Amino acid sequence: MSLDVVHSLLLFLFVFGASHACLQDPAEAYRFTGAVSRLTYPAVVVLNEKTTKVIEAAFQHARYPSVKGETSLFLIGTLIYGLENLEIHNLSIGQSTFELHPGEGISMEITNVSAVFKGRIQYGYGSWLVSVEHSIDFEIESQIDLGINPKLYCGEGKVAADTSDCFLNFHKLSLHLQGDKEPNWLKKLFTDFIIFTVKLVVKGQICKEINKVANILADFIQERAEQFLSDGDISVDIGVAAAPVITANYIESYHKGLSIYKNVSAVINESVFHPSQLTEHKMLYFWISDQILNPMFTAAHHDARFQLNISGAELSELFKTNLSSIMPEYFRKCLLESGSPQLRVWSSSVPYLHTSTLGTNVRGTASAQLHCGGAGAPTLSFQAEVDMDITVSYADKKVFLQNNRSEIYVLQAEFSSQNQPHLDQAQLDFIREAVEKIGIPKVLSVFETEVTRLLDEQGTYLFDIFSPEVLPQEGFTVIQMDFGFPHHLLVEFLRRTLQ
Ligand SMILES: *[C@@H]1O[C@H](CO)[C@@H](O)[C@H](O)[C@H]1NC(C)=O
Ligand SMILES: *[C@@H]1O[C@H](CO)[C@@H](O)[C@H](O)[C@H]1NC(C)=O
Ligand SMILES: *[C@@H]1O[C@H](CO)[C@@H](O)[C@H](O)[C@H]1NC(C)=O
Ligand SMILES: *[C@@H]1O[C@H](CO)[C@@H](O)[C@H](O)[C@H]1NC(C)=O
Ligand SMILES: *[C@@H]1O[C@H](CO)[C@@H](O)[C@H](O)[C@H]1NC(C)=O
Ligand SMILES: *[C@@H]1O[C@H](CO)[C@@H](O)[C@H](O)[C@H]1NC(C)=O
Ligand SMILES: CC(=O)N[C@H]1CO[C@H](CO)[C@@H](O)[C@@H]1O
Repeated sequence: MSLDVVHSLLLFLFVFGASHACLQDPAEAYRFTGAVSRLTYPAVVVLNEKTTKVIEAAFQHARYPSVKGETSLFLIGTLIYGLENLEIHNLSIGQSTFELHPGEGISMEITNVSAVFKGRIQYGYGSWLVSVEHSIDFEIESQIDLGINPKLYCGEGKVAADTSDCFLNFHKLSLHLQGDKEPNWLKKLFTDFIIFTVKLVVKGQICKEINKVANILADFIQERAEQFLSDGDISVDIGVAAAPVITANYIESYHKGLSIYKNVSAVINESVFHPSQLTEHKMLYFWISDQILNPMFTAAHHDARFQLNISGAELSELFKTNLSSIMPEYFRKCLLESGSPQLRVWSSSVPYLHTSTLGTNVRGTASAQLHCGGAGAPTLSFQAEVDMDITVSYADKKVFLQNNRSEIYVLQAEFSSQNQPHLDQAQLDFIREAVEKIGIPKVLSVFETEVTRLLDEQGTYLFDIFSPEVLPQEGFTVIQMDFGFPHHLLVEFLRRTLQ
């Protein structure tokens, strides 16, 4: 069974995708919202613990440009000087704190960044001077506090962060000139110049670098999103329906979740989302509407994604399951005596899904053919209507789908042999029971494996997810969890992207 459509489901874990319109009023936008993600204060605490790593990377990867200046000196004439090869050493970062400001943004303060800047100053005298003649190395010990007030906004249909409100306070800046053999007036001049310049250069470059790292992170997320956004002819527009909302306790973003199949987009304009449907005690919430899932399943069906072939030993093995009805003789022969039995199953009507507090109800029609070797007509063909309630859970880094209740109705069944095309009641009972006890569990287990694999492909297994819950509600599903952000993930990300 190819379940690439499931890719789309996973988007919500990662994405702020691209699209266009963006409503100003969230309440108005709820109607157009197919998926919501809510990150609460405790989650931001965990993410903030990693802020210092990002800041460290920002300092280390900032490029400090060379700076030149000149000044007129009494008796001497013009003094030309330049600062170059500014490098940072022995960086250490104290701590980082943050606050959520309702309706405004986030404020972050990184205190006690200490670093040693090393560089070389070149200078020369004379109004005619073109080339600089002397140089001295210097070191500056510094202690800096850094403040960033990122604003989240809705830019070009995606959540964007503006980190331009960024400031640095220097608590300490002490200069050591190497050798210290320069005349005092020159030292004084350089001290003023270097300290002023270093402040300016460092402030400009660090804030720029933080913005860059933020953008790289966003692009990284977006890139991954785009990778699964397009899968053949199916994609999902998860652009934002409104600007994200910040309250004292959470950050929430609203996404459209429109499946697009062969350029035809689904429409969501009557979504039942309301913020009261989510609580605030877990770290991370996803709210997913049936209105996203149905068009996605429809597209997958039309794209012939719901197909499964089982053959040979795997098929014989499946039919060792104990059933209360007796296996018809032709079936037993097919499994045991034909060289290569094969069962082909596919969805033959658009599946329909409705979530309620009992679970997710899925209805659809499945068709199947049993081939008993050879290329000819199938020995048996049948079609069954399936109506089942499924509950979803995630544990031990695996997705579990449980069939809570199912009803199967065999719509039609026939043998290809001309003399006896119709099945008797016992044979129909056998098919019904086999679909229920063998078919459904098999299909669900294929789904489980497939969804788990796709989640793993996106690196979900790398996260420490604690007590995840999937809560079916009327017309939507809430997925809530706590998580840990493994240190090595961020380190790895920064290493790969900044090099
Ligand atoms: C960095 O720290 C180490 C160990 O504390 C010290 O030996 C070294 O001189 C420092 N480097 C600078 C440039 O201050
Ligand atoms: C700042 O960092 C330095 C060096 O890591 C440390 O000695 C000092 O105690 C810190 N000060 C504060 C206020 O955290
Ligand atoms: C779908 O959209 C793409 C890109 O906009 C376009 O190249 C293609 O012709 C469209 N296909 C159909 C069937 O409209
Ligand atoms: C929602 O969209 C459909 C299809 O475009 C349209 O027929 C319907 O009137 C819309 N409903 C509302 C409430 O806007
Ligand atoms: C199942 O087998 C049929 C016949 O060989 C083939 O056409 C079809 O593509 C197969 N489907 C899958 C999902 O492998
Ligand atoms: C099937 O049922 C028989 C008799 O009830 C029992 O002996 C056997 O262990 C069962 N097999 C399985 C795989 O459950
Ligand atoms: C087998 C199973 O999971 N049964 C559950 C089906 O759903 C009802 C209602 O939620 C539960 O009470 C059953 O335990």
